Amino acid sequence: EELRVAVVGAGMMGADHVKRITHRIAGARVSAIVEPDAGRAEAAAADAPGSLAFTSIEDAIAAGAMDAVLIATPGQFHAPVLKPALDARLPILCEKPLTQDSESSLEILELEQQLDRPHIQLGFMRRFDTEYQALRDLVVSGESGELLMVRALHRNPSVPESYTNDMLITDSVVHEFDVVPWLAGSPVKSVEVKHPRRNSLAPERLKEPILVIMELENGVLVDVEMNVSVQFGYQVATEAVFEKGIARIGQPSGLQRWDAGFFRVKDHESFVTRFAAAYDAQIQRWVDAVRRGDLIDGPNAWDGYLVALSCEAGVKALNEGGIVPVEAPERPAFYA
Ligand code: INS
Repeated sequence: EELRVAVVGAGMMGADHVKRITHRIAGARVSAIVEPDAGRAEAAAADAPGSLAFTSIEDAIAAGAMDAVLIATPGQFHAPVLKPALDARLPILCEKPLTQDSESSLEILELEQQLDRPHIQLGFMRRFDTEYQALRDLVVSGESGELLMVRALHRNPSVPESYTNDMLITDSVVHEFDVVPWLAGSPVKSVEVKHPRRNSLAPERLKEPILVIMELENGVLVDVEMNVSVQFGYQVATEAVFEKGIARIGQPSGLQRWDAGFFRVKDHESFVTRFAAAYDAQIQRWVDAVRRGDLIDGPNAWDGYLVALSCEAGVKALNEGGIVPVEAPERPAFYA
């Protein structure tokens, strides 16, 4: 039996997941699209033949339209979808962030813990990128000695109008708050934010780029260049400094051209192409896990909660300055 997936939110990411499930994922189909905007719903439905259209998650659940839910709405609408989906005991893949703050994330954890096991997988897709995986393998192997520092670049060409200054942390650095502790095998201990000279091309409401410095419990120091108005393209790259070696991932790898006195390499313009293979792997593994009955195969809601705690510290550091500590509580056995 094919897994019937309801995609909630048919914006850029949701519409991309609809296409992915229809054309590239084995063992699943999009059975429902939940989207209040009629235009978006209709556009996405064209990529999901036979799917039903709903304007609310409650209606889709009442109609029994799915076996699993993929949440791709903007972050502030995650909690109102997660709650009824958990009540209905449905497996869920939730795009980042889990919710907007640690308090509402805790509420979700409490609801989930009333079920027999974790039902929520978090959409931290970088963990499914083969280069990130190779870097993690290198850290674990110890071949280059201990990891000392991580330099991360996170550059977007531009951001939508709905993107606020705090979202530099909660919508963007949120990825580094998940993937760097995963790479380094150690949680975030503190966060600091520095402001270089402001990019005059940034939307007026944004004071960026920013430099985020995080210290991990194991002493690894991480700096993240978060830059969302670079104009030219989409880049996510990392240089890891070890005791006896350096490793680098995320370099441009597109078409190389020699032309009119220049050498050029095609680079990405959006996360949709930059992480396409990672999204494919993430969704395929989630679908396989749900069909096997494991329900998740990747970061869980506890990981989402830890990231929410780091984001809170990050927003405080962004707005008030200083080095803000992060207290990482112990992982409950339910999420081991
Ligand atoms: C997007 C998405 C991208 C990230 C952007 C963010 O929502 O999560 O992966 O690079 O900064 O705004």
